[in-house]
Amino acid sequence: MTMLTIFLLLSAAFALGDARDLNDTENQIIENLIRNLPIESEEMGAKEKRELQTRSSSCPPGWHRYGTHCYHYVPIMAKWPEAEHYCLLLGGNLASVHSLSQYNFLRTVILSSANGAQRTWIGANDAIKEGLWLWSDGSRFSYQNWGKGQPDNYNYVAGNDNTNGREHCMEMNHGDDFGQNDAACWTQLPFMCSRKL
Ligand SMILES: *[C@@H]1O[C@H](CO)[C@@H](O)[C@H](O)[C@H]1NC(C)=O
Ligand SMILES: [Ca+2]
Ligand SMILES: [Ca+2]
Repeated sequence: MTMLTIFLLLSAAFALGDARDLNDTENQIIENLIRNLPIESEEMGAKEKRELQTRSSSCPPGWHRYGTHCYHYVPIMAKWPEAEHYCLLLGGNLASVHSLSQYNFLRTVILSSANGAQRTWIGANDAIKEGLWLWSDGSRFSYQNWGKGQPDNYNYVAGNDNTNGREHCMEMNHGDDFGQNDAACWTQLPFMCSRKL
């Protein structure tokens, strides 16, 4: 058993909270992503640490750069809070969006990674206060590109989490206009993670 597998098992047992267990394919995806990430560790020598510093002017393999951040589409079906959790494991957050050109950039990342305009979780929610949208990475919520008729805070009457059956989590690529939509946080969707360069 590799150290990484042990790490993932420990994470599953202690750190994931209510995140579900990943299946073998999904475990492999997260394991490969973590292996390719420049994460500084105590055991590294000075030379290795210097190499990490030099490499931090570009994104890790398989991550796509826009401005000061790197983005990766993760093809694991997860509820919004689980998706944010896995992005944290990868050293980032669910992606925040701040302009139309960035939104379109993320659409091309999804298009090439998922072979289509797949609905995808991004990092905003209004779960704490209805209508007050906050990005999970702490950045200011200014840009929005809601699809037609959204956000509608649709009421499912009976929810299966603590969001009162309503829609409080943001997805992109929704509907005919591929805009942003407030969806029920328990919906299972793939997600877009971001990391600082
Ligand atoms: C594992 O999860 C992936 C994505 O979440 C899904 O597409 C796949 O069917 C699952 N595989 C099994 C064996 O359940
Ligand atoms: Ca809402
Ligand atoms: Ca909606």
